Parts: sequence; C-alpha cells; structure tokens
Amino acid sequence: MQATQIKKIVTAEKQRQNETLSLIASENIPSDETLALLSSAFETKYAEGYPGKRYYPGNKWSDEIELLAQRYARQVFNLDASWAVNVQPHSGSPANLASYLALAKPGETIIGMELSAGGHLTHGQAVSFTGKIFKSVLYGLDQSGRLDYEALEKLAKKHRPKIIISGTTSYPRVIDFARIGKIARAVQSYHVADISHLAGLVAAGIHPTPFPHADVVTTTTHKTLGGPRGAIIFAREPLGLAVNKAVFPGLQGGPHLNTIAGIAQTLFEATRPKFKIYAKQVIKNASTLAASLRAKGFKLITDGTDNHLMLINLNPRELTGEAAEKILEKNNIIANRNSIPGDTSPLHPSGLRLGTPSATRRGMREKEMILLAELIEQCLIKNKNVAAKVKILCQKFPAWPSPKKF
Ligand code: DSN
Repeated sequence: MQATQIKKIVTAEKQRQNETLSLIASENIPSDETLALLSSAFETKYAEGYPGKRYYPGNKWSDEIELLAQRYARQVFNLDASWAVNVQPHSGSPANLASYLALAKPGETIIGMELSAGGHLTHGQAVSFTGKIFKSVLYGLDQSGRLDYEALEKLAKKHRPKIIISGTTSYPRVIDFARIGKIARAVQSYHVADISHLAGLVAAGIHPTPFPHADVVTTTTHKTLGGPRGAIIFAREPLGLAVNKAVFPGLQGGPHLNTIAGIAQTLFEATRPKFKIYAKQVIKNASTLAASLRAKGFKLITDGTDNHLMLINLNPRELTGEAAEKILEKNNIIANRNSIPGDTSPLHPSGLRLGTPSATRRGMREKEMILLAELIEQCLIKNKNVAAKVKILCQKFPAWPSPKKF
C-alpha cells in the first residue's frame, strides 16, 4: 500500500506538470516505455564492474542490456569501435568529473566556460569540486553574447591546460566544436565536449557533431535526448580504459541498471525517423517563440536562437530575472532566471532562459509558440493574469500520461 501522503504529493506534482508549461531548457518528458523500464526488474540488481568483468554473479542479462545501450549509443552518433562508451555515470556531474580524472591529475589546469556565461558548475567553477581539484581557468562570451573563441585561444596558449571543455547550459547559438578542437590540438590539450544540452540535436543531425573534434564527449540523457536522468561518456580509444576506471571503481559503485535499460530505450527511440522530426520541431518552436517575442519588443541575447533555447535580456524592461521567474510561475509558465553578459551575480541575473524540448514533446507547435509569446507579454509587460489561459493550453497538451505525439 502506498503511503497516503506520498500518493497525495505525487498526484499533486503530476497535476502541477499537466497544468503548467515547463520552458526549462534542460527538462523533457521520457516515453512511457522508458519510464516503465525505470521500475523494471533491473532496479534490484548489483553489477559492479563492466560487461564480462563483474564483481557479482547473476549478470548475464545485465551484460546484455549494458552492451545494447552502448551499441545504440554508437549507432545514434554514428560512431565505430574507435569510441568507447560508458553508460554508467549516474548523472552529468559524475560523468564530467570521471572524464577529467581520466585525463588529468589533481592540480593540473583545465579551461572551461564561466558560470555567468552559461558554463556548467562542473566546467571548473570555484564552488564545484572541479574548481577545487584542478587549477581552473574560465572563458566566456563577447559583448554580443557570442562565444569568445579568440579569448579562449589566448587563454589556451597562455595556460597550456591539460583539458579544454566545450559545451554550455544556456548558449543559443551553434557551438563551433571544430574550432575548439583545433585550439586544443594546437596546445596539446584534451578536448572534452559536454553536449548535455545539445545531444538530441546532434543525434538528429541538426547541430554539428563534436565527435571528430573531441577526445571525450559527455552528455546527460534527459535533456534534448528526452530520456531518464543519467549520463554517457564517449572516449576516443585508447582513453576508454582510463574513463572506465575513473567511473568505476574511481567514483561510483554499482551501476543503476534500470536507468541503463531506460537509456537503451531512449537511444533506440533516437535512431527512429520520428526522433528527427521531434528534434526539428524543437528548433522550429524555439525559433518561432524567439521571433514572436522579438516582434513584441523583447530583447534576446544574440537576437535569436539556432537551437532549443533562448535568453531574454530583461534590462530594457526594468525587470529582474527573479521577478520575471516569479510572475511567470504565478501564470503557470515555468522558466528559470539566467545570467546574461554583463551580469555580476549569478544569484541576481537579468536574463530569463526559455527552452522548447518539453513543450514540443507535449505536441505543441508553431501556433502554440505564437500564443505563448502573447501570453508572456501579457503577464510580464501588461501585468495581466493569464494563469487560466495557460492552464487551458496545457490541458490540451498533457504531460502525463506521457504524450504520444513525439
Ligand atoms: N542545471 C542544468 C540546466 O538547467 O541546464 C544543467 O545541469
């Protein structure tokens, strides 16, 4: 019997998700098939080690599911056996830490993107273990909000780091992985590309792939890829063994095989033609939302987007990121405040990040994005309450049961 309190809370969360619209760029909704695998028999199994080399018996099928996940991962990103695949990291942070520990010694230099420019905590920020274990140097954006490749190149030449990390959490434009790979090669650094935000777009072939230009690629599996919360590390051989050792026994114990089964299903789905249609729609929705917001006078960082997300600069509207986040939440729109170029405090930023992976999964298209821009303008700028209108829109496109459209 489920505890009444738990049932009440979970039911309330489901209702909240159905009646509100998540525009959080890192959120998505896995398929029913993926969700079912998270509570499959694999939930109970201990399998420390890797296929064929486990520290527990009874792992015939654990080996099969892990190898299958690796196979689908290579298939999704068009990789051959020169890339080792590790599907065991519990999430993006351990995946990044394991990658760095495989390639560099504590105290050596890494270069990653600044948090306020959109870098992840694990790209070397001082508050993260990555900024404590390694000597961290950070790069950022230029005044127009574009990735500052020239500054990165200068820093690389000056510091000659062991690792250069590419990838961001809030960059609305294409990342030139080839250019970053070239910068890394010129100073004999490893290039680790964290494509957590972009994985689904890369898989669908609508964002340039980092693989030819990187030594290690990390990704979470739940953002544009739309799977369960987990992560994958791809390592160009012969780096696979070092990465595997860094994940287990370096950092983690038993893998979560139920999650690995869910990741396998998600990767299988990403090989289907329907996934490409979904990923293209994510981008069409983002570009429609961006254009509609601009038409209403909102200022966007870089004046638009090439991918699944955009950043509104709220300064001209005399609104803070926190205030905008709160107003939107009262109106059933969930989007997070975000730093933009020129901000000094990540706690009090003047930007708002909007992303379309979840709304697209629910079946929303360009028409709904145009309406959404109208609703955002009404509540943020005209002080109107649009909560009921947003709820009606959301109920037409439920999040649960998991939608069938994509
Ligand atoms: N915090 C995630 C995001 O929202 O982008 C990244 O881990």
